[in-house]
Amino acid sequence: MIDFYTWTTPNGRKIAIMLEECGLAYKTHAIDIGKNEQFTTSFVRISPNSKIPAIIDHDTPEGSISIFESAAILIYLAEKTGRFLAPAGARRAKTLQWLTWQVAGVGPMLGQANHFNSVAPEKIEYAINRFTTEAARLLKVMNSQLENNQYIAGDDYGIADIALYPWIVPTWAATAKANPGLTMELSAIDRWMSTISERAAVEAGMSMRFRD
Ligand SMILES: N[C@@H](CCC(=O)N[C@@H](CS)C(=O)NCC(=O)O)C(=O)O
Repeated sequence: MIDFYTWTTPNGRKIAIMLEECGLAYKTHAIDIGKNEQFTTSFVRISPNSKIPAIIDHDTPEGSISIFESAAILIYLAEKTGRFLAPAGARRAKTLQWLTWQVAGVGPMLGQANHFNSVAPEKIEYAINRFTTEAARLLKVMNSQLENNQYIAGDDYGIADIALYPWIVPTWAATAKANPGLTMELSAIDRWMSTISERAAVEAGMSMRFRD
């Protein structure tokens, strides 16, 4: 059994999708980041950086192990199940490359673009332009890659796609509203999103909700 600590945000949804894809038994624990539950002593013991997602896997030869950082969790679950990440070689390297690109670039930049466009109490033109421009650049990089590849790292659906999908869906909706010309340019991302949206595990992971 895996304890899964999460909230209804893109980084949380990555792990929800992966757990569903792998068919692992898990129990979800809501950490309401709007109520600062990520800072409670009990959660910080599991996730010292005070961010979701985190897991505790109780079924390991070494006893229970807790893991935070979405990329580390995705790699861990892929290795545990032998799924969505090649065991060695070029296919593994490419998947890890695009996974790293997601966590180091796409997540932070799209997150800041969303924050300064829709959450910040004041409209700061410089920050809005900086992060919106960088988000658009990253989407163009992704689109170019998907023009020549079925999935982000090549022919196989993998943990890099799982990491990207929950970030791209809300960004796509916001971009379609603010800059419809850009989404029309990015038809390879549109095709990739429709393919991935048809997976039952993705539907389950994306629809995870908590009652207040
Ligand atoms: N690099 C981390 C980022 C995790 C992250 O930013 N989580 C957000 C929700 S999507 C969070 O917990 N925010 C609460 C806070 O910043 O206080 C990962 O990939 O897991």
